[in-house]
Amino acid sequence: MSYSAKNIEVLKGLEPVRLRPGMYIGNTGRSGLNHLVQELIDNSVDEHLAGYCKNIYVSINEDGSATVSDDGRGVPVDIHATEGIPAERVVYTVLHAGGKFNGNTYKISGGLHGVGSAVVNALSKKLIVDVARDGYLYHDSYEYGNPTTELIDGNLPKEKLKTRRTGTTVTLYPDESIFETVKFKADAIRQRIKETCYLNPELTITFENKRDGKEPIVFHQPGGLSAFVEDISEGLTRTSPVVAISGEKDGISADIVFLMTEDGEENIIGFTNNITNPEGGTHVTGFKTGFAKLINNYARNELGLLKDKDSNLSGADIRSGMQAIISVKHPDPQFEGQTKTKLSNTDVTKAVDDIVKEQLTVYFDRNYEVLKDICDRAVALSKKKAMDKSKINISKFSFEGNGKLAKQESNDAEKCEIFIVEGDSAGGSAKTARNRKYQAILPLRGKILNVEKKPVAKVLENAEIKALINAFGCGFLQGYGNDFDISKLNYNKIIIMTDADVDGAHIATLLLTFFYRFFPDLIREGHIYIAIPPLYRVGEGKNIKYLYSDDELAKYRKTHQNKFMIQRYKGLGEMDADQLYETTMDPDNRVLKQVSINSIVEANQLTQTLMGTEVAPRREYIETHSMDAVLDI
Ligand code: 0RA
Repeated sequence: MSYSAKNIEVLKGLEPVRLRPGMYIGNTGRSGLNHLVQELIDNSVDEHLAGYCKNIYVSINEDGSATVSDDGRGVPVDIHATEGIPAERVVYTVLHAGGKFNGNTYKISGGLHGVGSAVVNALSKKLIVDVARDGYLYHDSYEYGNPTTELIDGNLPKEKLKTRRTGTTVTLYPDESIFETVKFKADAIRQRIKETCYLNPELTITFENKRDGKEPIVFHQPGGLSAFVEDISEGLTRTSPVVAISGEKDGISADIVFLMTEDGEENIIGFTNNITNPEGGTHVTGFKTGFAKLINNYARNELGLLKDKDSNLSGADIRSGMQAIISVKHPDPQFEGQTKTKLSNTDVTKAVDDIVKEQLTVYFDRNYEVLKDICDRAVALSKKKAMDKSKINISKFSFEGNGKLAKQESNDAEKCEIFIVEGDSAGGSAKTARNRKYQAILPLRGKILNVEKKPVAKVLENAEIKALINAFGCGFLQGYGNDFDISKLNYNKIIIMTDADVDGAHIATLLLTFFYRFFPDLIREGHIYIAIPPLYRVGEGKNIKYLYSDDELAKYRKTHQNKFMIQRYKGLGEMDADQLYETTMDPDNRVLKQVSINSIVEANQLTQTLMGTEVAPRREYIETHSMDAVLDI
């Protein structure tokens, strides 16, 4: 092999990525793994943004690999001027090499996600690249970031093509020694592809999950952001047309679409350089402030709806029921927050605020009735709230417990956890089983209230909900006599522990809906978990094993020739206290899933599906999907 010298160089160059993968892809769990595919997709989308690629094909393959293929110009293969190797090799082996070819080509790329093809290569046990260009198909391959294809006179091996087609195809095999799991999460990839197509209306992306033998799905959204906002408003009663505005200020461009609804929760989704920001940020803030100022100005000065002595309409009242997408392009995006997905560039607030003021003024001048309706509804809502407030006496809300909480001994919240369980019998076992020092148990009576679309006052009448708020100790929203303050939270982990059946899944979903609407920060800050009890107990004596899925059982069957004792757990109540502790509560042994607001869109749609008024789709969803879609493991 004539590459040994260069191999060492490559390895050294990519070593930091393999040593600290988290720094480049966030984490080495499921979402970090998905990042690899996302990165390849983002590179092809960049080629689309440069004006060349129209079609992208993404597949999860039967052998555990993933392929991303595009019909762009193809990664350049000529010899790189300073590195002296094919440019394609520079792209896949030198960190941050992607944009160096041509300063103009990659003006806007995905910020955080633009970590580079070399990072993907470094974390793959195998990576195969095929480039179609100039009538040839060029081939290259790598293992753990090192090239394994022999060059021919310094060039990539190539074969003649019958057509002049161009494009890049990359197949990656994730490195099992780096990732906790190497099973890509198809739902998350599909969701991101769908969003990407709404944001790039001229792009078509085909997604095929061959691993699960699914038919390919073609995504193409010529309606763009307007179609996107209509999609997230499905099932809601609209009170306005789709309003779409665009503008540019100080090198920052913004595309904004929104519509108003009577019955939806306010939902504003931010994107920066085509990538979603589940935690929002300065673009969302800029939109909110700009919109509130503009509407108050109209309501007071043009429509005369507010008198001198009246205070301004609140932003929340103005935006009630609003569904919106705010997509900005920024040359140097900065992010913060728990998942580094909250846009933090301060210049964006002012730019978006200005664009909203200018462009919406133009729109409202031509669409006076839309403006009038938004103002009228905001005024009506604000009056109604003032009436309601004068009727309810805040002090009447109590936050007492349900008398069933078994408290832990320790006061060190950082180490404490609370298990929420269904019913007294499971509660009893859990109380016996627990580690009394750090673990608290709160049994709930049957199903908790479905809080979707319920007024807060109604929610606060519910005894089980009061018991939850009482146990957490960190208050509840603002203005109900016990304001939310996360620093007062009594538990680092809030663990939902229900039976592994349809009813259990339903109870967990009701609880998640409650947390999502009334304690979103507890989810964002990573405090909410779901305990996964085992489904089976197999073997005998010293060889007892607990299995948590049907996949595990199938594997076990293979290695044990089908001859073994098996017990299927239908509920937590079938376990004795020791078994319950060992399998589901013991921090060293248990399986917990952390709940995250993975994609606001997904969670919101899911909540609508699960908790909306239609019963049929809800039942179907619970039975077929359990709760996987709201969880990001
Ligand atoms: C650098 C320069 C050029 C294209 C690309 C990279 C490129 C990268 C990827 C990654 C996936 N698909 C891609 N397609 C293109 C410009 C090449 C030229 O000037 O012809």
